Amino acid sequence: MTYYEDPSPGTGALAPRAAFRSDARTLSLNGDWDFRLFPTVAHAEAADADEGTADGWEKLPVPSHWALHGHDAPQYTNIRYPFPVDPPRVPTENPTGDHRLVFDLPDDWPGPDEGADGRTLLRFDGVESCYRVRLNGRELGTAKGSRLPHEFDTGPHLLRRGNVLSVRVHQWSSGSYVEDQDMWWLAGIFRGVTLLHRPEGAVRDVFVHAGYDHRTGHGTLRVDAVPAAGRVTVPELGLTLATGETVTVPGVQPWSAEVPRLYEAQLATDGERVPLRLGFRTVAVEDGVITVNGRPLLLRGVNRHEFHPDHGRAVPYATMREDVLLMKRHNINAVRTSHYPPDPAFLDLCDEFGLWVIDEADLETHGFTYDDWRGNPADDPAWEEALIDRAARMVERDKNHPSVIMWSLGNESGTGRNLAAMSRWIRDRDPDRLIHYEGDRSCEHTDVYSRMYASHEEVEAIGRRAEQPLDDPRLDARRRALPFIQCEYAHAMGNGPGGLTEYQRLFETYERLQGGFVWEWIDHGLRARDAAGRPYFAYGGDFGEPLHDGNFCADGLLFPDRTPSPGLLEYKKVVEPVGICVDAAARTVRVTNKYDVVDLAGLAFGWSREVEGRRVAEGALEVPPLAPGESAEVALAEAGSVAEDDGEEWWTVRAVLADDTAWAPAGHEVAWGQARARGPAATRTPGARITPVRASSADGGALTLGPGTFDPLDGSLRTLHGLHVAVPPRLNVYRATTDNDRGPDEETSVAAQWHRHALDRMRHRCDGVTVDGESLVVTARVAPPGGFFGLCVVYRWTGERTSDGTRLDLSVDITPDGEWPCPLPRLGVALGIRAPLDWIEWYGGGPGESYPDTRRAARIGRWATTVDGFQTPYVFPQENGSRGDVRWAELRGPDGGGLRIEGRPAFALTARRWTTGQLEAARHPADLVPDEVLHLDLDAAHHGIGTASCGPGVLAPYELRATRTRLGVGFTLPR
Ligand code: IPT
Repeated sequence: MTYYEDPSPGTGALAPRAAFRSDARTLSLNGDWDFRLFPTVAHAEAADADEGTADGWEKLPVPSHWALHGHDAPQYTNIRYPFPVDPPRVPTENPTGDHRLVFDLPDDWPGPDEGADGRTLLRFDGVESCYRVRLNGRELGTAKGSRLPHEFDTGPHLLRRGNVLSVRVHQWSSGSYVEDQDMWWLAGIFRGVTLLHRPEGAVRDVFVHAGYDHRTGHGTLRVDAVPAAGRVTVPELGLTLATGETVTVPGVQPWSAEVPRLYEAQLATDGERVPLRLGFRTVAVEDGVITVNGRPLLLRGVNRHEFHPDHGRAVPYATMREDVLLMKRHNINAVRTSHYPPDPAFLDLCDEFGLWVIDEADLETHGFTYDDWRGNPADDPAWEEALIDRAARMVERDKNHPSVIMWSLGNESGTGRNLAAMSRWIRDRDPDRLIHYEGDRSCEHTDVYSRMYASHEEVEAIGRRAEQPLDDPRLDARRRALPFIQCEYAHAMGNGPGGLTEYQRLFETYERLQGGFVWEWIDHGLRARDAAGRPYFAYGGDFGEPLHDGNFCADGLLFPDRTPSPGLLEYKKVVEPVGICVDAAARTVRVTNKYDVVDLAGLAFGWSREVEGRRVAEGALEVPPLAPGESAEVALAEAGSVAEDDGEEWWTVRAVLADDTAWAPAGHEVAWGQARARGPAATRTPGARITPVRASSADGGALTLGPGTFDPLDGSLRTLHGLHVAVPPRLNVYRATTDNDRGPDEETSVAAQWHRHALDRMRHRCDGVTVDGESLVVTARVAPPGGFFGLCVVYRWTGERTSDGTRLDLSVDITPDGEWPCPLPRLGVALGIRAPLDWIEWYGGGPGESYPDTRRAARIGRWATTVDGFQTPYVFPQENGSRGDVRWAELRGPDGGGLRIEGRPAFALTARRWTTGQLEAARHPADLVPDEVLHLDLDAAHHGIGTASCGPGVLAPYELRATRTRLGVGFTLPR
């Protein structure tokens, strides 16, 4: 069998070892290489004779994926293999990229011609999926394991000048069968290539064991090295020890994600000095709970794929750092490196800034699920060596990172003997960390019970240690005693995820539940341009792939360009490490420290009072430095009493960083709480009523009511305060379905029900237009074609003249008729105004969007933005941008004119330059071409969001059922 098809991990690579820097020479070979792509391996082999020529070569940057540089194209599949499943064989159509670099050694590079001073290795940090390395025509070896390092000894083949390094990379190999992760298939040399000098007496490998005993406050330290003879110094601790020697270190500060205390150390041997960063910490499961340094953890995590919209998985260092900073700033304390070991520099950043890490092996065989896992490499002895190699290369490389607290065997690979063997291998090599794998429900080979997308109900049962038993009583008893995490939950695809608050409440209630990792960190949208040259983010199918999984890869908390999505802001609020519960009536605030390790001394607290969204008073708040888990009631005495009755009043308490930290400046907001101190001004002086006027039929019979004119036939509003009403206000129940509405199942999803029952095609029947005293009353029945149910609607218009001018009020009474078979998407009025109104100011929930089950991050205040700023540009267009609890909103045009909409008492607002139908039909935001009409939805209610795109749907309290509803709004000129 060929080297790229046989299941072995390869030939010629040196045994894996720790990643470290040292004072030995290194030379980065990153840069522009020669490149040519062949459609098959045979084509590449046929071209071998002209390896040294200039024929057909182009330039390609290393690291990179060739498909992102105009050669071939990316392809996205989730679970299905994009080729016939016949392991370990791969298709003849196997894009094969030859990479070539001609390089000289620096003049002062030791050896190779001056004899015996050590040797020179060639290291590849990541090449997908299989490659063969030649130096000056001699083969150094072959390798698989895309996200793993491989080192080759250059032996006698390295020249001082004119080295020709040839790397042949195959897109498909046996390795592809064990790398079926849900992501773009992107081949290439996508991580760095380095030449390493290894002097005589160099360190081959080093393994730091730095523990912490929370009972004594002492650290323990042992540094194992190969070869064994070396000295370790830790100047800050005044320590010198021999490698292999164990010492107790009194009074060290332990490492944690909250206080990532690192001690600089050095390992010195005859040939080399290796800087080390020590983090003293001990990971354990005690009484069924994961602890670090004796403290139970609550993981507020995310799953992070490596992704950049231009570079794919060749993520620049600055971007990795940005990821870590963004996580820290959004109260995230943990990362699962789904589903492969990340670039090693990312783990350095986790050590430095403080994140708990589950480091996952580069293993997924998910596609075998479609044949009931028959032939699964995870259970076939022919693959044992490959799988152990994947475990070993991860553990060896990353074993010195204090941030890594768990090793994960891989993702979605069924069960089998090779997983068991990986677990045994890891336990033997590194007994000091926990082992994770979600795919084996029995947990036989793991230390934590882990699930993905379990419902709230099931998570609660697990929290009570009352889950459904396993068949095997011994395994069941063992599992029941294990701590629990959700390694994936809250699928952040499109608008959402909903239900975070309810999960977090469970995590905070049951000690067994130690948190989870939202799926996932970032949308995998690749920057592209459409035929008209408009930029957009591409997802599956956009490159013409015959087999793909569409936008299922756009399911992150960040948009592809790393703009935080509303989901990330919601998550930040839900997992905030300080509970702030304001009681305006009692004039107190209850503050709870939800950190795992630190007290609250690092935070500064402040209060403010806002009347109608305007801050009228503020001050600092003294909060005791509560220890983790402690709460205190703090008086808000200084906040005084409520102001004069000139409007609604809210009290806000915020916790911000007291001082600059490595990841955010002083003043960065960590947590907040808000409570209403007083309702809106009790009375509004009523103005004089205006009565409807019907013009004579000679004048078209138009109806006028104060600032509004109406169609006499069906009572629809034509003009409003002089603005042209292009779409008269009418009841609307539909929304452009979200990814979560559509769910994974086209038959049973709530969107399927809406379409089956034609809620996207509601018909409006006008039953009468009457003048009833001072009101204009329009009655109607709104119902779907074919439906035996509907909504009876009474629109009642009244007019008023006040000191500020005239106003038009609309009250809409909605009464369900017949049996409604499904929830409603939304319930409100939609209207369209033909006017260049571009600026929106509102008092209500903001600044971002919110829906019934995603509204924690919205606070009551006064906000303003443009119509563009009112949109959330989901990679796949869908319902977005609704601002909840709006008391009033003002829409203004460039000339200052406009409209003010007041809620009775409040409504949810969306404002867009396209219709719901256009939004639903769009495939990319660039498809949405603004028209001259501003389309508004003034909603009384919305159906929740949920996370049915992968996981539970909308929880019962957030379902929108047809019930009697009243919506009241008033229209005036802006103040
Ligand atoms: C789960 C996968 O582990 C993850 O890689 C991703 O595909 C996620 O789903 C959905 O985006 S597997 C799923 C079948 C629960």
